[in-house]
Amino acid sequence: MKKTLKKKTSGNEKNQDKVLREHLGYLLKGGGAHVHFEDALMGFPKSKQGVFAKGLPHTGWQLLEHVRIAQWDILEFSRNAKHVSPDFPGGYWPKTPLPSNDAVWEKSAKSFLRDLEEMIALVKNPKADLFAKIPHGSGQTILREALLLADHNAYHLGQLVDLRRALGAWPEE
Ligand code: NI
Repeated sequence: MKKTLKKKTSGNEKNQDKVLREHLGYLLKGGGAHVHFEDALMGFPKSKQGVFAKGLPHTGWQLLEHVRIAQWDILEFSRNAKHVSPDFPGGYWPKTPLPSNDAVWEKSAKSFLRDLEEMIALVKNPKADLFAKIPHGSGQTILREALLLADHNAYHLGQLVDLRRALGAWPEE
Protein backbone atom coordinates (compact mmCIF):
# COMPACT_ATOMS: atom_id res chain seq x y z
CA MET A 1 0.00 0.00 0.00
CA LYS A 2 2.70 2.42 1.03
CA LYS A 3 4.69 1.57 -2.04
CA THR A 4 1.76 2.33 -4.31
CA LEU A 5 1.27 5.77 -2.77
CA LYS A 6 4.91 6.61 -3.12
CA LYS A 7 4.88 5.59 -6.74
CA LYS A 8 1.84 7.75 -7.39
CA THR A 9 3.53 10.84 -5.92
CA SER A 10 6.70 10.41 -7.89
CA GLY A 11 4.68 9.83 -11.06
CA ASN A 12 2.88 13.10 -10.44
CA GLU A 13 6.11 15.00 -9.86
CA LYS A 14 7.53 13.55 -13.04
CA ASN A 15 4.47 14.76 -14.91
CA GLN A 16 4.75 18.26 -13.40
CA ASP A 17 8.39 18.40 -14.40
CA LYS A 18 7.44 17.47 -17.95
CA VAL A 19 4.66 20.07 -18.08
CA LEU A 20 6.97 22.79 -16.76
CA ARG A 21 9.56 21.96 -19.42
CA GLU A 22 6.92 22.09 -22.15
CA HIS A 23 5.64 25.46 -20.92
CA LEU A 24 9.18 26.86 -20.84
CA GLY A 25 9.82 25.66 -24.38
CA TYR A 26 6.59 27.30 -25.50
CA LEU A 27 7.47 30.56 -23.73
CA LEU A 28 10.97 30.65 -25.24
CA LYS A 29 9.61 30.05 -28.72
CA GLY A 30 7.56 33.20 -28.33
CA GLY A 31 4.42 31.93 -26.62
CA GLY A 32 1.06 32.45 -28.22
CA ALA A 33 0.46 36.11 -27.44
CA HIS A 34 2.61 37.86 -30.05
CA VAL A 35 4.74 37.43 -33.18
CA HIS A 36 7.79 35.20 -33.04
CA PHE A 37 11.32 36.51 -33.36
CA GLU A 38 11.81 34.82 -36.68
CA ASP A 39 8.90 36.80 -38.15
CA ALA A 40 10.45 40.10 -37.05
CA LEU A 41 13.91 39.22 -38.41
CA MET A 42 12.84 37.80 -41.75
CA GLY A 43 12.16 40.35 -44.40
CA PHE A 44 13.83 43.18 -42.53
CA PRO A 45 14.82 45.30 -45.55
CA LYS A 46 18.58 45.27 -46.19
CA SER A 47 18.59 48.99 -46.89
CA LYS A 48 17.18 49.73 -43.41
CA GLN A 49 19.19 47.36 -41.21
CA GLY A 50 21.46 50.14 -39.98
CA VAL A 51 18.95 53.01 -40.04
CA PHE A 52 17.68 54.82 -36.91
CA ALA A 53 14.00 55.71 -36.71
CA LYS A 54 13.06 59.05 -35.21
CA GLY A 55 12.73 58.82 -31.41
CA LEU A 56 13.94 55.22 -31.16
CA PRO A 57 17.34 54.37 -29.64
CA HIS A 58 18.57 51.41 -31.73
CA THR A 59 18.93 50.21 -35.30
CA GLY A 60 17.77 46.73 -36.32
CA TRP A 61 21.38 45.59 -36.46
CA GLN A 62 22.01 46.75 -32.91
CA LEU A 63 18.89 44.99 -31.65
CA LEU A 64 19.65 41.76 -33.51
CA GLU A 65 23.26 41.62 -32.35
CA HIS A 66 22.28 42.53 -28.79
CA VAL A 67 19.75 39.71 -28.45
CA ARG A 68 22.11 37.26 -30.16
CA ILE A 69 25.01 38.05 -27.81
CA ALA A 70 22.86 38.13 -24.67
CA GLN A 71 21.16 34.85 -25.56
CA TRP A 72 24.47 33.16 -26.36
CA ASP A 73 25.80 34.37 -23.01
CA ILE A 74 22.76 33.02 -21.09
CA LEU A 75 22.86 29.70 -22.96
CA GLU A 76 26.57 29.14 -22.41
CA PHE A 77 26.43 30.27 -18.79
CA SER A 78 23.64 27.73 -18.23
CA ARG A 79 25.59 24.78 -19.58
CA ASN A 80 29.30 25.55 -19.63
CA ALA A 81 31.43 26.13 -16.53
CA LYS A 82 34.25 27.56 -18.65
CA HIS A 83 32.13 30.21 -20.30
CA VAL A 84 33.41 33.76 -19.99
CA SER A 85 30.80 36.51 -20.29
CA PRO A 86 31.45 39.64 -22.37
CA ASP A 87 32.18 42.94 -20.63
CA PHE A 88 29.02 44.65 -19.49
CA PRO A 89 27.47 46.58 -21.11
CA GLY A 90 29.72 47.30 -24.10
CA GLY A 91 30.33 43.66 -24.98
CA TYR A 92 26.62 43.05 -25.41
CA TRP A 93 26.24 45.48 -28.31
CA PRO A 94 27.79 45.61 -31.79
CA LYS A 95 30.54 48.16 -32.39
CA THR A 96 28.62 49.98 -35.10
CA PRO A 97 24.91 50.66 -35.73
CA LEU A 98 25.38 49.38 -39.29
CA PRO A 99 26.13 45.78 -40.38
CA SER A 100 29.61 45.62 -41.91
CA ASN A 101 28.45 43.74 -45.01
CA ASP A 102 25.46 42.03 -46.61
CA ALA A 103 26.08 38.59 -45.13
CA VAL A 104 26.37 39.39 -41.41
CA TRP A 105 22.66 40.00 -40.75
CA GLU A 106 21.77 36.56 -42.07
CA LYS A 107 24.62 34.95 -40.14
CA SER A 108 23.62 36.66 -36.90
CA ALA A 109 19.93 35.81 -37.35
CA LYS A 110 20.71 32.13 -38.01
CA SER A 111 23.00 32.00 -35.00
CA PHE A 112 20.28 33.57 -32.84
CA LEU A 113 17.65 31.06 -33.97
CA ARG A 114 20.07 28.14 -33.50
CA ASP A 115 20.97 29.19 -29.95
CA LEU A 116 17.28 29.60 -29.13
CA GLU A 117 16.69 26.00 -30.23
CA GLU A 118 19.65 24.94 -28.07
CA MET A 119 18.18 26.65 -25.01
CA ILE A 120 14.81 25.03 -25.67
CA ALA A 121 16.55 21.64 -25.98
CA LEU A 122 18.34 22.28 -22.69
CA VAL A 123 15.17 23.04 -20.72
CA LYS A 124 13.41 20.06 -22.31
CA ASN A 125 16.24 17.68 -21.41
CA PRO A 126 14.97 15.71 -18.37
CA LYS A 127 18.57 15.25 -17.24
CA ALA A 128 19.07 19.00 -16.80
CA ASP A 129 17.84 19.93 -13.30
CA LEU A 130 15.84 23.15 -13.65
CA PHE A 131 15.96 23.93 -9.91
CA ALA A 132 19.57 23.12 -9.02
CA LYS A 133 21.94 26.01 -8.47
CA ILE A 134 24.28 26.27 -11.44
CA PRO A 135 27.61 25.15 -9.90
CA HIS A 136 29.68 27.95 -11.43
CA GLY A 137 27.05 30.63 -10.77
CA SER A 138 26.05 32.69 -7.75
CA GLY A 139 22.60 31.28 -7.09
CA GLN A 140 21.15 31.12 -10.61
CA THR A 141 19.22 28.08 -11.80
CA ILE A 142 18.50 26.92 -15.36
CA LEU A 143 14.85 27.82 -14.67
CA ARG A 144 15.81 31.38 -13.79
CA GLU A 145 18.05 31.70 -16.85
CA ALA A 146 15.30 30.39 -19.14
CA LEU A 147 12.80 32.91 -17.73
CA LEU A 148 15.37 35.71 -17.96
CA LEU A 149 16.03 34.84 -21.60
CA ALA A 150 12.33 34.73 -22.51
CA ASP A 151 11.81 38.10 -20.82
CA HIS A 152 14.82 39.71 -22.47
CA ASN A 153 13.97 38.38 -25.92
CA ALA A 154 10.34 39.51 -25.65
CA TYR A 155 11.36 43.02 -24.60
CA HIS A 156 13.66 43.52 -27.56
CA LEU A 157 11.31 41.76 -29.97
CA GLY A 158 8.77 44.47 -29.15
CA GLN A 159 11.38 47.12 -29.90
CA LEU A 160 12.22 45.45 -33.20
CA VAL A 161 8.59 45.42 -34.32
CA ASP A 162 8.14 49.07 -33.28
CA LEU A 163 11.30 49.96 -35.19
CA ARG A 164 10.06 48.21 -38.32
CA ARG A 165 6.73 50.03 -38.07
CA ALA A 166 8.49 53.36 -37.64
CA LEU A 167 10.67 52.61 -40.67
CA GLY A 168 7.62 51.63 -42.73
CA ALA A 169 9.02 48.13 -42.98
CA TRP A 170 6.41 46.05 -41.19
CA PRO A 171 3.89 44.12 -43.29
CA GLU A 172 0.54 45.32 -41.95
CA GLU A 173 -2.21 42.78 -42.34
NI1 NI B 1 18.77 44.10 -23.41
